[in-house]
Amino acid sequence: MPEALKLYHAPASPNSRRVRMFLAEKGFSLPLVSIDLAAGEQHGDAYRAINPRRVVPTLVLEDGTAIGEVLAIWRYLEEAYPATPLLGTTPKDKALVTMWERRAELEGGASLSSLSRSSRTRRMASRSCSATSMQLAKSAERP
Ligand SMILES: N[C@@H](CCC(=O)N[C@@H](CS)C(=O)NCC(=O)O)C(=O)O
Repeated sequence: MPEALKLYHAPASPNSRRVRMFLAEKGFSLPLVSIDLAAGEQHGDAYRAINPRRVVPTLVLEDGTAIGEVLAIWRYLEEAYPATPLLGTTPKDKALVTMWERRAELEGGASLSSLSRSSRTRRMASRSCSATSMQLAKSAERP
C-alpha cells in the first residue's frame, strides 16, 4: 500500500469511518492523522490549509494534493489501486454503487439531523455529524 498517502480523520466520525472501512475492504492500511473535532481542531489554521471546508476525512497524496469528500476519496483509491474493486466494474454496477452511496449519505445524514431536532438533542442541532453522533452515543448510555 502507498505509504506516501495520509488520511486525516476523526476516530468517531461516520464519514471518516466510511473511508476506513473502504481501506479495510481493500486490504490497505494508511498513516492516519487524528483531528480532534470536539476540541475544534478542524477550525485551526493547520487543518484549514488542508481542507478549507473544515471537515474530515481528507486524503493527502504524495504530491500534497488534498482530496476531500468520501466519494472522491473512494474514487481515487479505487482507480489508483484497482485490485479488489469495490465501486463496481460495469457501467450499471458503478451507477448503482453511486446511487446507494448518495442515498446513504443524504438520507442517513438527514435522519441524523432530524434526530438532532428532538427536544432531547436540540442543543446539538448545530453540531455536525461526528460531534452529534458522539453526544447521542453518550446520551444513549445514560439510564
Ligand atoms: N460530505 C462530506 C461530509 C464530511 C463531514 O461532514 N464530516 C464531519 C464528520 S462525520 C465533520 O468533519 N464535521 C466537522 C465538525 O464536526 O465540525 C464528506 O463526504 O466527506
